[in-house]
Amino acid sequence: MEDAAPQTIYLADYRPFGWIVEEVALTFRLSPDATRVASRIRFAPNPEAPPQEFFLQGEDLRLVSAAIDGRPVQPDVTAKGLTCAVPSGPFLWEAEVEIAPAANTALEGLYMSKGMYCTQCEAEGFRKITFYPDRPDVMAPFKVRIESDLPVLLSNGNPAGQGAGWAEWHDPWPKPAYLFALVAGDLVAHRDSFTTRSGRKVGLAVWVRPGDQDRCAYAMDSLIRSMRWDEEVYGREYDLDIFNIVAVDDFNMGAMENKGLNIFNSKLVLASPETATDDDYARIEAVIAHEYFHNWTGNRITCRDWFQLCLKEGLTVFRDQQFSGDMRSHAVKRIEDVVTLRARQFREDQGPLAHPVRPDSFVEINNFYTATVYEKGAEVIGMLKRLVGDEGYARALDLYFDRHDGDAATIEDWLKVFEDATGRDLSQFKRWYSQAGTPRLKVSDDWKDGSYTLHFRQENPPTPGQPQKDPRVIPIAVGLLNPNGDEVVPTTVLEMTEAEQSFRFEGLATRPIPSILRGFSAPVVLERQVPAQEQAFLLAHDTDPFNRWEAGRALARGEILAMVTEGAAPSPQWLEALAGLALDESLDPAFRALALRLPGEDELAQTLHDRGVTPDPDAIHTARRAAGRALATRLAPQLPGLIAALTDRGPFSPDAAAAGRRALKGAALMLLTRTDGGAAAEAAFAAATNMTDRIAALSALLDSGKGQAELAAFEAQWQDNPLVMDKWFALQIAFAAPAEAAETTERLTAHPRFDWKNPNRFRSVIGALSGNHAGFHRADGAGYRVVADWLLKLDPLNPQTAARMSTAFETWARYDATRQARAKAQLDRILAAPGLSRDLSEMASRLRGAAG
Ligand code: B3K
Ligand code: ZN
Repeated sequence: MEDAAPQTIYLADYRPFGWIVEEVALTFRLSPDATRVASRIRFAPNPEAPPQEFFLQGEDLRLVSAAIDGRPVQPDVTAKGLTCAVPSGPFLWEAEVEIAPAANTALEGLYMSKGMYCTQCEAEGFRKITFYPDRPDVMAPFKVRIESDLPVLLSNGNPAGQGAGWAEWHDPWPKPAYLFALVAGDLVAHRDSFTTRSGRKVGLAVWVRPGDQDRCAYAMDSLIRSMRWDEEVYGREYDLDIFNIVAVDDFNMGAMENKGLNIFNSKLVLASPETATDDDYARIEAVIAHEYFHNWTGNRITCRDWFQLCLKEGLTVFRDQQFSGDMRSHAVKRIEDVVTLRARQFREDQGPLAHPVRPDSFVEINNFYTATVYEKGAEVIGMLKRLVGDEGYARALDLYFDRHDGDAATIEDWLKVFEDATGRDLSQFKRWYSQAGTPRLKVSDDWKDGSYTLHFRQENPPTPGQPQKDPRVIPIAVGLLNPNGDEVVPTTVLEMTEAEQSFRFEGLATRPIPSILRGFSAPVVLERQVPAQEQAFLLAHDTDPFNRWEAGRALARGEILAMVTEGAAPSPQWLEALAGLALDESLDPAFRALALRLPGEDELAQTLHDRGVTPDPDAIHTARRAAGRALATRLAPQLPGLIAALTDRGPFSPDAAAAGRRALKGAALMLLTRTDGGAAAEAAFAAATNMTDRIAALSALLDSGKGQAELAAFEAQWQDNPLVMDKWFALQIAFAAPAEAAETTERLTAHPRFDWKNPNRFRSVIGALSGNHAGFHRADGAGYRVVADWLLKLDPLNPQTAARMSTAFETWARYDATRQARAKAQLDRILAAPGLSRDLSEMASRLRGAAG
């Protein structure tokens, strides 16, 4: 367990490590309870560092021996690491430690998953493997020898020899310890190869447990497309002879970009039409690309310290979003990304956990792998690109790779390449990295003598620790439409730099209809009172697909909120506009499916809160369902025809066009099930030949309070496939009535297939309850209690996942006094638990801070 008073680390305290690591050689003798790790590390004094004590991080290690230049030494060992007197010049450090991977339930450092050894070192897991300067600015080439009877022994870099019971690996590229990886197990490979544009033939392998090898083809295909794309779009080639991906079942997050040896959560590798949905396929493609792209943005150029995390994560998310857009549809991808940004990052920015894209302090860095660092970090890069243009961006990136290859860099370095490549001053823009919170952009307009003016005012609300803020640079993409729907001013980027600013458009014949923040050109909340008629006009005519969708979303939000606050009925005009869109065959089915999706209950609650109304989760739930039923009734006559037209008869293909048709078909089936008694969905479930259609049918039935027989059939068919069973667990809780969600969760936690120590299982059950808005925020506090019970149970074993899941509580200050008191009581209960981890205690106290 952790120290009583965990320490806060500050960006301002950064200082370089006193030594350079010239080379690392590690030998692992693997054994579940007593693995021996021998290290030989060449240190030389770092001329750029201030004098300091020689300190190596190390946690949960049993030091067996240590020597300097061959002479035994007795370092001073604490729970955090060791100090030792060292020579003033270069020296060779040798140490041997013992660790117990089988007892490692935190899944950080070296651990075991289903008989296989694997590692997770980012951010600070390497210190659980051996004593080392475990910080990203210490980069070194590694040589690794693994001794074990297991048949497959892998580490970073290129293979350097193997024999019975051993293998050696050399990684020539200097890397920080967080990119170290080791895997040993009984694994089989799905192989392929890729020849880089300069002619290097790279052997590719996706390693899985025997029996899973038939579900690797899509991951491999995604990898090859990523490698080609990074050459074509960023000019970046791969730099080793081989690239390995390993799938593991017990993993705290999605995947990890270890040099030459990516380790993945198996749910982001394994896919077949029978077991994976279209969303799974899209996610696999995106994450395979993300981890591969890290080879340049993260590995070749890494972060000086963990405060710079967005340097690699924001950029790599931005790159994977570009890639998915190129592979699929830019419009659909942008809409999906903004939906996620609002649901996760805006929510974070508006609550007690708000922090800057580059935080300036932390207690536990694992708590800062957040939507703000990742998704807002990517938005900030999107804004930079919009401001400097595509060519400026390309020049800046070339300079970044030229100037910083091999460096551990900072956000200052990153912005400097943009300044040098484009001649722009980015000092004001830098506020996006230091100021937390989502700016609010208020808009008004006027029309006089043929001149049209847009007035903007930005407000930057206070966030924890940041009461005052300065105006930011906001790129606002605007287009103007004529009342007949023609675009009279094509997309123009207005650059707002002041707190209040106006932009005038001359020479227009009639007062235009503005389309503002096209493509969601900045991560802000646009506050403009737009009459429903104008939204409907934009929904029908906007030439910018994002704003077209946005207009529909705003209309839907307005309709449902009027139902909540005024008891209104859904307006026929809205239903007509949505029905028109759903049936418009000139539009991409994926776009139509997105347009049919009503805003979520959490988004509606946030909107009410923003308007100063305390959200009632039950009323929101009821109104949203009534809106869905009204839409179903309006479309009922057309739905069977629409579904039939969208049904593909050929073999399954995971491509975007086919997935888009299935998405619209699934949305249509959900609506139809609300009016046909379930007949169509029951037939669709029975006839489904792929998981997307099967899940769509089951969801439609559960949404209408049916589907018990189908649930049983699904369980009987898939009980031995944990990844598919995760869907089975999650769906029942997601669709449970609010009054039953907590009980359903508790019942499912007693199910024999609920292995709560596995992060995927835990998320599929406890995470699903947090996602059932009205169920989690139930007035009697049962939702809060069940989630808190499980966080407390998981924390001693796996603090990282427990802390991550505690974000369920981040919105509680929005609700009424009774709910607040109940949520607060659970947070207090968590904080009072003896031996609480540093991870969960930091999260719970930040969350608690909101409530007063
Ligand atoms: N870099 C890893 C995330 C590590 C999380 C550590 N708690 C995966 C990624 O972002 O690509
Ligand atoms: Zn990443």
